[in-house]
Amino acid sequence: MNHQLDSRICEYYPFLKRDELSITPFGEGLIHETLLVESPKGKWILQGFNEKVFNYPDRIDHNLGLLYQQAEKKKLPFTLPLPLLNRDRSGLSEINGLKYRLFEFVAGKTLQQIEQIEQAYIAALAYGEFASWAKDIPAQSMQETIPHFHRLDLRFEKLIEVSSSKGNLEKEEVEILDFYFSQKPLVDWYQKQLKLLPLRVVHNDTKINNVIFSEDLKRVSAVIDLDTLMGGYLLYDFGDLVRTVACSLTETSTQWDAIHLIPEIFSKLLQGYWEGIETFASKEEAESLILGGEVMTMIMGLRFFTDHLQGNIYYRVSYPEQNFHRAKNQMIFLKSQQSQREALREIWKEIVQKD
Ligand code: GN1
Ligand code: MG
Repeated sequence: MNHQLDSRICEYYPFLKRDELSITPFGEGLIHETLLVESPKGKWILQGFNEKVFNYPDRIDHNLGLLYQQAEKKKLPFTLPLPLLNRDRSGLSEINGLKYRLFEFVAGKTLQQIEQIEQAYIAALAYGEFASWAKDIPAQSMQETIPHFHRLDLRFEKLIEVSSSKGNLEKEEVEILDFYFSQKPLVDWYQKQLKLLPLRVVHNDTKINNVIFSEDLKRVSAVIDLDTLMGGYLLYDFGDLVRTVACSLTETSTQWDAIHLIPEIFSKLLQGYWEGIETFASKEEAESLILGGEVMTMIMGLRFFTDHLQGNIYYRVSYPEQNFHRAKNQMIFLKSQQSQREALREIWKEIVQKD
């Protein structure tokens, strides 16, 4: 590791001692750089903050402050790790023009995919409990850390704009673009929902690897990646769970024929999430969950495709075609969800309308 980073980090956080530290890459995030800091005295997570994606670090601070206040009023069954303050009492430390944050290390396990179906229930319950806990924070008081982050309609328009200025697309690129453009009815449905649903404080990035499970995988110890936490709709959080947990393979898979929705996992996710939100969710919100997975899968497909056409400027890639492959993966998964809409509605009726 870079020794200058070691010594500068120790200046910012005097409890770290340079001659004892090891700093190594950690985790699977696509936006920030995540490093594990180890010393005989403990472990921390050092995060290289991505300022190209998050242009408003002060808005993140504002939102985390509101979370912190809520945590003083009401307990949560898991932790929300916040950045540690440096010697200047700031959560951000600048080194060679880059910004870093330090977090306490939360012991436990992270998964890229569930190993047992019960883990779907446990993760979804945690995100549902989070929404319930956060409902007393007025959503309007949270600031947009990435403006229009999950606006499906705007992401759709962006892909139209970017693709129309590109000539000479490959045949397969055109096929996938056409598929996404054929999804206009989903965009129309989404726009109708915006008028029916209350704005809530939601997490907005409920991938399975954004929860830390206890070592025995029986409960959630922490919910992480809080930078996109802001106003949004419950369908976003439930939808991203469906996208990342109820799929047979991860979003990076290229085994096209094996990518599909697993209804039994959808059912467990809905049981868990619903248990967290049923005391306060409106009828319209409850209904909106059914298509949440489709909306979030479509958004990610549009975003991956747009990034592919723009030359991979946003998401970290391990090979040049990866964003194109991710967009194809999301297309296949979206088709699988749409072919099972009726079955999912039946599951929804059993869980949500049981009485
Ligand atoms: C990004 O940072 P990470 O990997 O947890 C992205 C999410 C996407 C996800 C896809 C700020 O999350 O919106 O769902 O990649 N975060 C941002 O894997 O764009
Ligand atoms: Mg993450």
